[in-house]
Amino acid sequence: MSTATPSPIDPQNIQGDILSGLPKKTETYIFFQISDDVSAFRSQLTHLVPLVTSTAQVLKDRDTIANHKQSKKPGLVEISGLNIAFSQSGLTKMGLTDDVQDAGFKAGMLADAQALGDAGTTANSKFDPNWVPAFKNPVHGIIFLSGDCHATVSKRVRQVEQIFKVGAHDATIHEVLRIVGDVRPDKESGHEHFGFLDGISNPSVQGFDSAPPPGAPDQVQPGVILLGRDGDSVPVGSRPSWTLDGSFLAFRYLFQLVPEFNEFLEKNPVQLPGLTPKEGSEFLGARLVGRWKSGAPLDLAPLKDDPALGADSQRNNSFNYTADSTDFTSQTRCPFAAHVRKTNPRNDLKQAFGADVAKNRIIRRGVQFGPELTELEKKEKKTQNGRGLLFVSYQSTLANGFQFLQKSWANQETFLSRAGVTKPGLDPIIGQSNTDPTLREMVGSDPNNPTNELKFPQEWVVPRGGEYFFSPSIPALRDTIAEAVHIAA
Ligand code: N7H
Repeated sequence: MSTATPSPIDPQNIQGDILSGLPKKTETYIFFQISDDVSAFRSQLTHLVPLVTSTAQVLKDRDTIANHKQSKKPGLVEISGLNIAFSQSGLTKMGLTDDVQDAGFKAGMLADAQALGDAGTTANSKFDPNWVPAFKNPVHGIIFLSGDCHATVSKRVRQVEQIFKVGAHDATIHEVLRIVGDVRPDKESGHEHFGFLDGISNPSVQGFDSAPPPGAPDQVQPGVILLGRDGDSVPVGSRPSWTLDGSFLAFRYLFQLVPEFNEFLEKNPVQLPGLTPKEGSEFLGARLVGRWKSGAPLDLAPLKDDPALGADSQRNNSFNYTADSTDFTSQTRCPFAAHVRKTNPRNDLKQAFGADVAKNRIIRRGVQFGPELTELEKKEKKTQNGRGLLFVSYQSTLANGFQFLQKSWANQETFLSRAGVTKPGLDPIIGQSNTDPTLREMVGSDPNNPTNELKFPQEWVVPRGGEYFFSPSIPALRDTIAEAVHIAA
């Protein structure tokens, strides 16, 4: 165990997806089990380490992309990235049994599925979530590869397969699932499948990011995201020293029922004077999410979309739900249950209880998967093709990050209750209950009738698996996890 105060953040040491995000148009996730020849796997891992993309490399890649765009050259620059992370069962398989001090990580997501509210069945007191089979067996690790196009990523995938001899009798990894995610095409680029601009609000990290624009949430301490850094809820020096600068990665395989979601909006438009039914439906969508499809936040644009605001990174995150500062029990601008308000209540908790949400911030990455809606799906208003979000979040403590957001905020009808609004309801996008399906409702969707309950006939986001991983620092990968073959002198 190290007790020294950690040195400043070195972007060379941290995997690139965590603080900066691997640039991508497409991303392939390879979920794997390690073969019984653990020592061969760990020795081959030494060949993978030089291919792992650091944060420093991502910063360079982002500059290259910016220069390319500025010079108005055609096409995209060929850029790829690779990161790796291990589950507790993977670390244990490799003999790394140090206590990383995170109960959720140690138990794994399968053991957490029921508490997360995922749908499933119970037989002989054992809960069996409605997950794809791959996630019902141990997944030891995940390698994810990003790039500007499928051909670029395929080249990288082949390198990985060669290193671990995939396909040969002595392969050291066995692929349990491969998922390809793609950024949506053309003007939907950056928008998730329901149509909303995503990836706007991630915490700005002290010691790494420059100061956020005025009015945006304050920076968080690096330890909210990175283990062993100031702000880590586990005191600095108490986790194994090799966990420094790593982060827990929560992966969720989330399917989205887009035609069904659209049909609900169509059938329940917010009715305000001057709004057409179509505008009323768009407004309802914004009230469920807390932002318009353009990304403009309701707290700043409560009645009408403002695409220029949505696209302006200097303004689109500069709000704290303090616009109604005289009456913070009002949800005329943004419902308390709206997805972005539930998952980051900003100043709400401070106003209500003097509590800070900094420790509950997560960095979200991930990408969309599945095709665009077909004409048939639009016509029949029924999903025929699997599509959704490969959700990835980083945090130093799962119980403060992803687990907390899902269980204690999104799934709780009483969060955040205030005078006059004792049950804001579930998060309409991700809130779920496997014990009481009638809980799926919210109040506040109609600004003129804030106590009116809106019932949701079904879930539109359906979890089909996932796992908790640990994304180690590059020095930890090289010096602790990978095992060089030592040749006697
Ligand atoms: Fe959410 N969506 O399209 O509705 N999310 N999310 N999310 N989410 C956000 O601000 C969405 C999911 C958070 O700081 C935006 O970047 C969908 C999970 C957090 O203001 C949109 C799915 C969890 C934020 C969506 C999904 C979260 C956030 C606005 C699943 C955690 C930042 C864009 C398919 C348990 C809040 C933005 C803030 C924002 C959507 C999943 C959390 C549009 C479709 C599972 C913390």
